[in-house]
Formats: sequence, C-alpha cells, structure tokens
Amino acid sequence: MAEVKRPKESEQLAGAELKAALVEHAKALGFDAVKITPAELTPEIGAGLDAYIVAGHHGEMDWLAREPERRRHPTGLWPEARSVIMLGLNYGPDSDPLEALVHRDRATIAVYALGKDYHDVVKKRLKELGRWLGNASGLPLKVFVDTAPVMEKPLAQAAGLGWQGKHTNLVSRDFGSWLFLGEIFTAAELPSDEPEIDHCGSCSACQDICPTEAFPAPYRLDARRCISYLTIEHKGPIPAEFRVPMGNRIYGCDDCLAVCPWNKFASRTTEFAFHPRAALTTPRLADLVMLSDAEFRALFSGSPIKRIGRDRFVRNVLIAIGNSGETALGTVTEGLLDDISPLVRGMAVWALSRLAPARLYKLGHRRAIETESDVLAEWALAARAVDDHAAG
Ligand code: B12
Ligand code: SF4
Ligand code: SF4
Repeated sequence: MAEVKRPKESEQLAGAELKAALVEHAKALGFDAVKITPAELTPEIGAGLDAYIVAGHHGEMDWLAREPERRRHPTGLWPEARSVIMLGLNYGPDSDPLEALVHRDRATIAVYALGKDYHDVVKKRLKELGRWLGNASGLPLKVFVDTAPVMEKPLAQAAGLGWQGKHTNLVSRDFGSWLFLGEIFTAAELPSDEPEIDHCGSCSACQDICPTEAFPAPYRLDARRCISYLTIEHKGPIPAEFRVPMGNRIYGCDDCLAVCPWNKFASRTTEFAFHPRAALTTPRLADLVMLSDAEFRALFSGSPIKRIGRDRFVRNVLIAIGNSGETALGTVTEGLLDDISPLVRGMAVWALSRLAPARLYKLGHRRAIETESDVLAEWALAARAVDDHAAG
C-alpha cells in the first residue's frame, strides 16, 4: 500500500475535483488512458470465470482457480475499495507483427515482450500516482498490475477503456489491441466513467486467424491451446499437435491482436522502455538456441522473457527450428541431443526428426542411453519419421 501522508483538511480533494486532478497527474506520468469504475463487477463476470475454470480452460494456471471470491469482486480482494482507477499504457508496435512470421530462420517474439518488462514500468508509475492520490485524498489505496487476483479486462471495460473483444482481450477505440493495463483500488468514492460497449459486430478476424483454434466460441479462450500459454506458462513438453502451428513464434503470440481492424486507430508507443531491443527484433534461431543459462539471463535481464528460464526458452526455439526447413540448423540441433535438460533433449529429437530424419536415424544409439521418459517418448514419436526415411 502506498504511504499516505494526511493532508490538512483544507488541502484535501474529493469527488470531481479529485478526479480531474488525478487524470491530469496520470497523464503527466505518461499514462495514455485513465478511467474510473465503482469497485464492483456484475455476477455475469464471476459466472464467466467459473465457467472458464470448470471447462479447464486455465490449464496449469492453478492460481487462476484459487480464491475465486477474491478475484470476482474488487471488494473480495480488499473490502475497503470504493472505486477502481483503470490505467492504460500504449505499447503499439511500429510495424505489423505478422510480418515477422515469414522469416523461418528467425524468431518471432510477441510485441509486449520486445522491450522492458511492462510489470516494472507500469508498477513504478502506479506507485508514483498512488503516492500522490493517497496524499491528495487522505484515503488508503492499493496498486496492482497483472500479479494480484484482479479481473483487469472486465474492470477496464466497466471503466470505459475499451471492450473485451471476441479474442477476450481489451480493444481500445484509441489504441486498438496495444494497451497494457494497471489499476489503483481506492477507498475514495470517485465519479465513474461510462462503460464501453462491444464494437466487434460481425467481425471474426481474430477467431479465423488463430493458428491453433484456441477459441471454442467467440469471447472464450481455451488457454491450453493458445501459443501464448504454451510458450510462456506451460512447463513441460509442448503437446505435439501444436508444434507445427507454432511456426517461428517462440515467446507469446500476437496474431489475434494484430489482425483486429481497430488497430487502424493505433499509434506507435512513445514510451522508450517499450521500444524493441535491437537484439530481439527477429533474432536468428541459430543464435538463440545456443544460449547458455548465463547468456540467457544476461540477454533477457529486465525482460519478461527471463521468467521462463533458459530450458523452456530453448524448447520453444527448437520447435521453431523444427519448423524452419533450414537443414543447416541440423548441426546445432544435434549438439543439443546431449543437453543437460531433458526438456531440451526431447525437443532436439523432435526438431531433428523434422529437419534431417536421416541424421537422426544414424544417431539412433543415443536413444539407448536415454533414461528420461519424456525424452524417450520423443524418440518414439520421431521413430515413425525415421523409419519412413529408412524405408524410403
Ligand atoms: C491469465 C492471463 C493470460 C492467459 C489466459 C488468457 C485468457 N484470456 O484467459 C494467457 C497466458 C493465454 C494470456 C495470453 C495473453 N495475454 Co494475458 N493475462 C492473463 C491475466 C493474468 C488474467 C486474465 C484472466 O483473468 N483470465 C481468466 C478468464 C476467465 O478471463 P477471460 O478470458 O477474460 O474470460 C471472460 C470471458 O471471456 C468469459 N468467458 C471465458 N470463458 C468462458 C466460458 C464460458 C462457458 C462462458 C459462459 C464465459 C466465458 O467470462 C470471463 C469473465 O468475463 C491478465 C491480467 C489480469 N490480472 O487480468 C493478463 C492480460 C489479460 N494479458 C495480457 C496480454 C497482453 C496477453 C497477450 C496479448 C500476450 C501475448 N502477446 O502473448 C496474450 C493474448 C492471448 C488472448 N487472446 O487472450 C494483457 C491484456 C491487455 C489488454 N489490452 O487486454 C493483460 C490484461 C495483462 C495486463 N495487465 O496488461 N494471458
Ligand atoms: S494469441 Fe495466438 S494462439 Fe493465442 S488465441 Fe491469439 S492467435 Fe490464438
Ligand atoms: S478482430 Fe474483430 S472480432 Fe476480434 S476483437 Fe477485433 S473487432 Fe472484435
């Protein structure tokens, strides 16, 4: 909670006056959008959360299923909350993220992860704004970005920042798909803004483009099929059915966001922290796959990518290599058959079975010394490709 210095009663602001000063401060701190909603969500939102969990669409993200009473209402998380201030930061890219998908020897990284970790950037600003608000209102507050059990998208829609599109993310009339969200819960009763209404109409572009058919219905996402989940949240081997559709997406996915027609109103972010690092703009798969643990941590220091760790990252890169058709990548891939991580060894088997089955056939003796069941399963899966090659 931000430290509250109690102002003299005569200096305190409230109501419309407090809101106007707050909006001004938020803009001065670099927030692109700021709107307010009462600290409540409709029962339909809670029911949607329940349905999502019951269907198992959260996959391994057990934390989403925990303490639903805290997640479904802002007052469940913090009983003193009266208003929620929803803030948005534009992270609009300067080119179409879909263009990077054609360079098969290179990696595609989701726009949100190309610059500094937004959690750090947004949280720092929220704390600064929170300090000001605490002092101006004399009332307690809490700041959140992504990490607490808060339903940020429905709250943002209720506040009027945008609407939850058919891909389930918030779409803004001013910033399209590219808005990070953060919020301040305050005990102050502030005048609220009008909720935004749905402007998707008959469009289905996001549903149609999804490479893994992750939408069982409009406005519902089965995270277990989503490349963003598979590359970032999923810990083990990525199920075989999703590997080819992943293409060269090695961290996150932007397809459903990028295709949204509302991006015609989007603009490139002016926030320097979100500008892509040169090293992450379509990097070569050959370079990424060779990263040691120390090199991985150095390259991704301050980036959200660091969180998945070297082994999961290299797992993702090997899948992109398996999809690349670049036989020249066979040598580095072969080297990883001996990697210390079973996750990496298993994906190296898969990648080599796609890239150079003849080579894998000659390396069959490696299978005999493998002890990990997940890796042996990959050898078994690859055996068909290898046998086909031998027969042919
Ligand atoms: C978990 C999570 C994920 C998961 C699951 C996403 C999901 N849609 O559930 C995964 C890892 C897949 C993910 C991916 C991404 N994420 Co994310 N994620 C979150 C997180 C932490 C929680 C979201 C959540 O509450 N999910 C739970 C379900 C219940 O919510 P829901 O999908 O909105 O479901 C509602 C409806 O769809 C409906 N519903 C859903 N299923 C069903 C089923 C039935 C039967 C019914 C009736 C209704 C129903 O009811 C629900 C309640 O209204 C938020 C931060 C936060 N605290 O809110 C960020 C957040 C949503 N992510 C964000 C981003 C940027 C992304 C990615 C774009 C990153 C990327 N490029 O790879 C992708 C987008 C993928 C996509 N199409 O959604 C941003 C989105 C910003 C914005 N403008 O909306 C957020 C808000 C983080 C932030 N602070 O900025 N994410
Ligand atoms: S992020 Fe990619 S995989 Fe996930 S739902 Fe959107 S298009 Fe599908
Ligand atoms: S692509 Fe179309 S359906 Fe999907 S969120 Fe955008 S407007 Fe809605």
